[in-house]
Amino acid sequence: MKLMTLMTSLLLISNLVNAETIQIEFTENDTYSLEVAKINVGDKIEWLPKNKGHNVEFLAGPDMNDLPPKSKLNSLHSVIFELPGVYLYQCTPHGNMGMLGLVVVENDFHNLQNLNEIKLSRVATSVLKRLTKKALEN
Ligand SMILES: [Cu+2]
Repeated sequence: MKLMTLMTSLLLISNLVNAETIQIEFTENDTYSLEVAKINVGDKIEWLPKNKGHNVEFLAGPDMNDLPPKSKLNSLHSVIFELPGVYLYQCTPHGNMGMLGLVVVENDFHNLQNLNEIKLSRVATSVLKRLTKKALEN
């Protein structure tokens, strides 16, 4: 029992030690500097407001009832991802123009269907197709 507790603690510690922080900027071209982020459970993504007028709003994720919070315009936003799966987010003002991003946790695509059920503009739909293809390729 003690050994189990010790092993669990070590596992938690090693997850914390290995956790990475990925930084994504809002670009002057109304895009995210990294459109597809492939990460592991426990990793953190920080969105940096390098250019004005953008934010982060989640549209889909592995738990559709508990998506990560939406950020305010021009604010630093930071999310730690705990559930494996695919997450789709957009910039609220520019989502229709295709300012979208994907986060793939643990290379797990089990909930890809959640993304395809989201109503998007035509431009955003084609951007999502391109990003999904990119995510599945590498
Ligand atoms: Cu924007």
